[in-house]
Amino acid sequence: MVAGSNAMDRKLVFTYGTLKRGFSNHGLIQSLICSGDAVFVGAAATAGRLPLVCGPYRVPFLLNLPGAGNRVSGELYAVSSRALARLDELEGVSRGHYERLPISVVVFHGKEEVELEVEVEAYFAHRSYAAELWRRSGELGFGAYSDAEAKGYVKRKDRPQDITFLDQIRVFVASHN
Ligand code: PCA
Repeated sequence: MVAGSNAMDRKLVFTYGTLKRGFSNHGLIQSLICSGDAVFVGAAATAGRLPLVCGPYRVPFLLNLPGAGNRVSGELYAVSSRALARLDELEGVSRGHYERLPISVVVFHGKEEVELEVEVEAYFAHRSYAAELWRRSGELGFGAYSDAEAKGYVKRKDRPQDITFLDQIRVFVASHN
């Protein structure tokens, strides 16, 4: 077995945005699946309500403001520590874009679709701007990042390169709806 891909160091990650099947960053998950560093566990939903909103360029953000918003649906993956490092890099964890935090989700298991509640992790909007982003969104969240919400999404390489992502978020929260 390859170092870093043994079952012992797998972490469960709930994805709700561009990492899901059919969305712009799913290619990374696919390559991790190909290298044995990620496995699709199943469809999942947050156990409780959490706000899911879009920021600049229709980038999705789950906000760590429990009780507001809706239950959010997504996909659960088991990933190796190597895969987690790749995901942290994509989500700009060290740059304060997203933060990876614990979350309770339910997965649908077996033919009867029994709901099992599990403690996993997800990438949340960093706390430095989450409350402002919620206000900017009119305190209205989605139940899922679907094609309708993703419409107008701009890939990172196609965004202005002379301004940081955090500054793009600051401009967005300060702008009028
Ligand atoms: N990627 C991560 C967090 C938000 C995003 O677009 C995800 O899909 O869960």
